[in-house]
Amino acid sequence: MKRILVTGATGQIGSELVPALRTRYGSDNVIAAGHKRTPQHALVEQGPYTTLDVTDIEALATIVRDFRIDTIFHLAALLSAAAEQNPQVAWKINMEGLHHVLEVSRVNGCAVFFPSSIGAFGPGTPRDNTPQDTLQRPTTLYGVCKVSGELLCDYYFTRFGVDTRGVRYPGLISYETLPSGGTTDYAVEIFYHAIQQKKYTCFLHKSTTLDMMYMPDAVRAAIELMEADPHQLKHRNAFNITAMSFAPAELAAQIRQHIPDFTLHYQIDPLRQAIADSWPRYMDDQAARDEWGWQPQYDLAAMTRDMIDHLMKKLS
Ligand code: AKB
Repeated sequence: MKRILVTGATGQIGSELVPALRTRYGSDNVIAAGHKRTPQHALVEQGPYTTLDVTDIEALATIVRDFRIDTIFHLAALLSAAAEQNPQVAWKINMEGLHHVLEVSRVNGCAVFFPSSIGAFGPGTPRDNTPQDTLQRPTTLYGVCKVSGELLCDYYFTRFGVDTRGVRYPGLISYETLPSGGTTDYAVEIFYHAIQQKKYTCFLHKSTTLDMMYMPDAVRAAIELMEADPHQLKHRNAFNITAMSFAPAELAAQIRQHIPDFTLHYQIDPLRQAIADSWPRYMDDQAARDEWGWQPQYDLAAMTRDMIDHLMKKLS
């Protein structure tokens, strides 16, 4: 029986990964941990919730021991634009937090899921069909933490036998919890504005193409990778995975299929535009497909339809 800890449980991924894990492994076996004292109702009503600051290694070790945790999904992190605004804090949360998780896992025999990102690549990386194994010289603090995190996770596997696994997530689109401080956040915000105001001002250029994924695929990827046969894994940290690739103008055209009078305007944010320009347009995720059977289910049209259906209900 698995005993799972999810850090960053109140965030965009955590708020959907926790319920999925609870359905699969039993509510009492999945401990949600976040920095909020008053998290979303669902997280506390459906199973155990605890506050946790991942920069406090003693607090983390106590939770792992008390709950007899054997697997950690470590999601707590600042996203790319937020990290750029405050690099010193981002290093502490993103890097020290991960190091604490790996150390506590080494001592207590836990497996670790670590989400890397398209942010682990940089301007020197091929932007189209980005290979699984390629040049990684990111120019953001977020990216530096992701590459370092990938390497540290691989190190803990080869040196100490900690079962570390991870994916490089693209921009994630979801209706449950808004992302905050990311470069790909526009792809979520646009839906709220399209439904409520029929217009949106985008902070990226209309033709800035980036990899994207709908949250149900992202959640399934994390669970499937952690359940994959270790003997089949040639890579560990971290697998390229993607589901769709589009620019703001293409997303707007797709939204117009459902909301015909929706208009999109642009006011470029230089910081987030520069970050987006250094990231892949679409990654090659063949290694994930070959080694653990990765297969996305939502393309741009299916994701847009589902987002609008859910948000129409949520916002009505
Ligand atoms: C961000 O925009 O920072 C994240 C990511 C792609 O890692 N969504």
